[in-house]
Amino acid sequence: MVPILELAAPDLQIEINLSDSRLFPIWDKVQAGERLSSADGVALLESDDLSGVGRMADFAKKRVTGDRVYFVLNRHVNPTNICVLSCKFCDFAKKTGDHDAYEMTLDEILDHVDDDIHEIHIVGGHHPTWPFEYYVDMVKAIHEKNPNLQIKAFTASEIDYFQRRWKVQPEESLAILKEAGLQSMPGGGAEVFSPRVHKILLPGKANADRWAEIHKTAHRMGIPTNCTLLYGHIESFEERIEHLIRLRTIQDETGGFLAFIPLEYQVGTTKLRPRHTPPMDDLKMIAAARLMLDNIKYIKSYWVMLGEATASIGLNFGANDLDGTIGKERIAHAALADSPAGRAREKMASSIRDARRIPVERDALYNEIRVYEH
Ligand code: V47
Repeated sequence: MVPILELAAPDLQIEINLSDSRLFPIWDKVQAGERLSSADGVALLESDDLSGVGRMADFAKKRVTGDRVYFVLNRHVNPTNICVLSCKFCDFAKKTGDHDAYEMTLDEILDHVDDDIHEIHIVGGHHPTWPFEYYVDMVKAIHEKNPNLQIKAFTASEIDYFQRRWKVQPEESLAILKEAGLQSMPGGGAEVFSPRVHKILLPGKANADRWAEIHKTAHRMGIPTNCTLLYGHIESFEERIEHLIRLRTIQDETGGFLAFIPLEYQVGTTKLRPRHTPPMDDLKMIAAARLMLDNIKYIKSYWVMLGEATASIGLNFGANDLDGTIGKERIAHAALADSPAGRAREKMASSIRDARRIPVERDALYNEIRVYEH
């Protein structure tokens, strides 16, 4: 199978000194543009040659988007934290009546709609009683207030829930939401596709087949989506890599994924493990994603969960997107993530420059808005 990404720099060549001999055949494949196997992916995650893994991923990234690193001025809105599910990794979800449960009105949601942002990212709990129409009204109201703002909303898990709770099939809900102004979908809800992990951590939530079916439906309907992996809890390296391969296969079929976001599990109070995964593991995860996902153009170094320092280094490990400025993001912060909840444009650009990369402001669909050459 030949990767489908158009290469910006096909003739790029570099010398890398590798100290782990398991990486030699992988480097040969990467240079030749050959697809990596599941065993290759596991070897990348297991390797102690952090700089070797990083340089290979950086090479692969440079061939796709050179030294450019993207960010978007965006805002996350989490309309409610009330959720019928009880996923064991999630600190965000509450039950009706809990003292810290909340529900936002349309006006409260509209307060997040500024003229200076390009993307609004909406994801929330699976509310027991909010009708599907409320979600449509949300999208409509935002779109009416600012028609230029791109709306990225609702995970496949929420689309699945609209069917289970309100009997609205994904084709129908997506068509109605698209008509109301939805332009793309976030990648959440994928967690880890492994049936073993699913059974332990998220019983009752859309499984891998359902998540894939909904994303493929969206892609067929002209709605691009993102994809994610929640790593750093009870999953094995093999399960991480199988997850990536499944995403790669979907992308071969549809080409509808814009970006992949590795989501580092925030330990918070759910404590599936005693402490968060070390930065070395985060960096290898980003690099493995870049090298395995040869057909997904953008890999995010998601500063909200990684912290600013690791996220900036991630831009040298194959990531080419720092995500956004994100006011009032609540999911990671419910799990005690220690990065600030909002950042100004200049700060995003500085983080990218710190990694010796060229900042590029983009919109939700990766159209370039401004290149910060200096
Ligand atoms: O699906 C929940 C995750 C996701 C925790 O598409 C947790 O551009 C870590 O998907 N630790 C929602 N993660 C966030 C998400 C996302 C974020 C940024 C950009 C995009 C995009 C998507 O948050 C959920 C779940 O996987 N989550 N609890 C936790 N304790």
